Amino acid sequence: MQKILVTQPMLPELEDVYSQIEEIWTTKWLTNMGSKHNELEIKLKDVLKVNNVSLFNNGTIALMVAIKALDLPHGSEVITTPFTFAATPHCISWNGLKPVFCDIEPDTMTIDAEKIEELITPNTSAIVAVHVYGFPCNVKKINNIAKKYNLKVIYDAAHAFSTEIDGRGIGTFGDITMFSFHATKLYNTIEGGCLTYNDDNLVRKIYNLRNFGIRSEELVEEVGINGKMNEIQAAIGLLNLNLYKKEQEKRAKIKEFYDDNLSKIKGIRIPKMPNNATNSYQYYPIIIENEYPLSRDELYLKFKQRNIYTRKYFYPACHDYECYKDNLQNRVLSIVDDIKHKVLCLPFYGNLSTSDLNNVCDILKMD
Ligand code: T4K
Repeated sequence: MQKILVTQPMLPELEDVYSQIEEIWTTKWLTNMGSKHNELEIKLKDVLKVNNVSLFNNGTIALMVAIKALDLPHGSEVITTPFTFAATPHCISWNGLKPVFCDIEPDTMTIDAEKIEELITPNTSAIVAVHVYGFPCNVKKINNIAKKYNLKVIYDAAHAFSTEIDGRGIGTFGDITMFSFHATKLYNTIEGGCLTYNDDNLVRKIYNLRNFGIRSEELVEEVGINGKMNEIQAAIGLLNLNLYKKEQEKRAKIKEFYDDNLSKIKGIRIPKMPNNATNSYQYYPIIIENEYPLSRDELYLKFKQRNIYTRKYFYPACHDYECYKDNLQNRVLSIVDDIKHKVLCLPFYGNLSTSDLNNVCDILKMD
């Protein structure tokens, strides 16, 4: 039986890639804010419904630059979620800041905005929240807290490409938002990512930080890094802009199939997208509750024995990592400590066949 993986990248036709590469070979312009890069930046503004877009070579460097751009006091505390990919807290730490982990909401699995205020100290400088699996954070409440305590807000929207909240691009909330365009993401540029932000004053700062701080041939304005997206990445990005909606439509049908087949199984909970937000269709997580005959780990192994590779995103949670174990100082994060043992991401990509989907559902139904 062929392997079924948790995801598969959306790929443009090879002949379209060849013709893009031919253009790049003709101009011999490979990177450093080339024409394809600039075209993609402009097009993404419309797609994401945002004021400003800065492209990056990957989402992690983008997030590091976002945090750097806000000039947070060195050593200050940043409240964040432990239920995310390693990149989120690591970007905080690499900036010389301390991640302070907050518990999550059981439904959306995003940071629990009701529990943020109790973690604020005179040293708190920012909140880094994650729209995990594309579920939107409580942006209203987070915004109110940030205003009240004068904190910066950065959103990690690695999973939320094209998501809208009440018709507004998800990248317009907070000070800066990061999107990842990694191969495993709904929309990919092989590796890549971007920052979006409302404040035009950040354009120059982010441009500098992404390009070694270089402003012109003889002027280095500040300490920057190399975060530039190259022309081949941008070319793939331009081609994939024509494809992502179709991929979302296919995934919407797969979601419907899973929902119909799984919603009646005792012990399986399917987290729901809030009514005021659209779905990016990045992941299909389910929660294996105690009434289900198998534990999450037993189910994961059962899938694996049948060549189906589900993923336990995000187990372990970030506060379990050796490098962050001391950050908690005896605080208990009861919701995330429960959910991290129960969550499982099912295979979810447009090319899954009906027989693949039936196989997945049959295993869950214990047929
Ligand atoms: N913030 C959040 C919340 C994130 O989830 C991420 C990335 C970031 C920040 C950082 O953004 P980037 O710097 O990555 O742009 C994967 C991805 O590498 C990572 O991008 C992603 N999150 C994370 C959730 O998933 P792994 O360790 O699970 O990848 P891997 O290699 O096991 O791939 C997963 C599955 O994808 C494979 O079973 C098969 C499929 N796959 C993967 C690759 C790389 C393919 O079919 N083709 C491929 O080329 O981390």
